[in-house]
Amino acid sequence: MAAMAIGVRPSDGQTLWSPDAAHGAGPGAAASSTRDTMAYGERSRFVTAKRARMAMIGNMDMHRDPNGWDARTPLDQMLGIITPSALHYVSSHGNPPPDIDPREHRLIIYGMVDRPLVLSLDELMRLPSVSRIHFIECIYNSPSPRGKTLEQNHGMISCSEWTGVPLSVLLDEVGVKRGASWLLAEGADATKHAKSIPMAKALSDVLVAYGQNGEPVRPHQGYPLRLVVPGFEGKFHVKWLKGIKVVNEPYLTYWEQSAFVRDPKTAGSYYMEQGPKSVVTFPSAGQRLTSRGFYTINGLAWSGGGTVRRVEVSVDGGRTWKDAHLPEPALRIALTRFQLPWTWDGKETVIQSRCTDDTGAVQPTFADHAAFWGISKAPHGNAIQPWKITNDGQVLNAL
Ligand SMILES: Nc1nc2c(c(=O)[nH]1)N[C@H]1C(S)=C(S)[C@@H](COP(=O)(O)O)O[C@H]1N2
Ligand SMILES: [Mo]
Repeated sequence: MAAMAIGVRPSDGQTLWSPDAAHGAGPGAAASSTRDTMAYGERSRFVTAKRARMAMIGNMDMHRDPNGWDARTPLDQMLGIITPSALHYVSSHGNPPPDIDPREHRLIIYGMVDRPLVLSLDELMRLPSVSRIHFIECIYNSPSPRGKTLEQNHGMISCSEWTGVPLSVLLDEVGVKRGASWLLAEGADATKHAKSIPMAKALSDVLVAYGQNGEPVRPHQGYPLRLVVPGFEGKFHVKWLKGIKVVNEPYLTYWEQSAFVRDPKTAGSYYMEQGPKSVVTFPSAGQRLTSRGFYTINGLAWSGGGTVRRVEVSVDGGRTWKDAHLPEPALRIALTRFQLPWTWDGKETVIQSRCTDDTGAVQPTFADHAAFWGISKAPHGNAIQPWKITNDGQVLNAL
């Protein structure tokens, strides 16, 4: 700690604290109505982190509702691993959330089952629930030479505590028929988003979630019900969930074939689980180091395949790597913080991080990733993101 030349060291006898200085304007100075903010809390007026509106990608633009928004999480301003619900990224293909009355909403489970079931929200909430912390990440979240900031390249990932009923419990209740190997999850939104999910995954750890970070799922995240499919690409986590059809093959829905499935369009062309990934969030593109000296490199790591086992950080353009500190225990399929103390000598350099998960899979370089997929805008955009620090402290995208 002695080496950290940060902060002010007061001299002997100097007053460090006084009640007047600490309390500012005193009682009654609050800017907004106390009654409203007591009923539902508000953050300090000095805290300003916001989601950023994002441009639609590829063919999705043609579906945009003029009132709709998709938005990125301000990753550089996040603390810990939970994304506040109000800052969770939004990918709804440009459509506003449907305005669903929870008393009217029904979840229908049908198809290749012995006893089809229609459940109201109240009925679903009478079943035992579980709460689990998982990230959700859009497949379009990837390091790209075009992004000018951390948020532009990586702001389509967020992590919440999700509360709901394991899908396996509901499938047990309806009795899945022999030969049923997939299910089709359907949303109640204008574009009728639907996803095919393999039965083995549905029976393992998928949740039908109504809770997010201790309160009902937010409208933009799928109120009143969404699917959480841990470790699978964002598009599988169907929001405003209204139907689960049990079937014996993946369905090539409109969304699948127009935006998501690789050619040739066979069962094997569905991408699913996301590989190990990490990104340095401080210092990252869009930020500035104000002086040489002590900093703590901070970042986030995750893997759709399991638990983050190791994160290495390089501060010399990839020549040498050091193990970053990880919390214990790291959570399965959740954002994981990593940190590394660092003293910047004021010279230009490149910093980056590399994640290894508990299956032994290692985050690839941008070049290896591009070579493997044969295209730059691949699914599972989990390549290493290098940031360049110029000698005047500017942090830039080094791709
Ligand atoms: N019904 C419905 N579910 C949906 C979508 C959608 O447009 N409609 N978008 C999907 C995509 S592409 C992603 S990346 C995730 C985003 O979840 P979020 O908006 O809660 O971050 O939801 C998925 N579920
Ligand atoms: Mo997405």
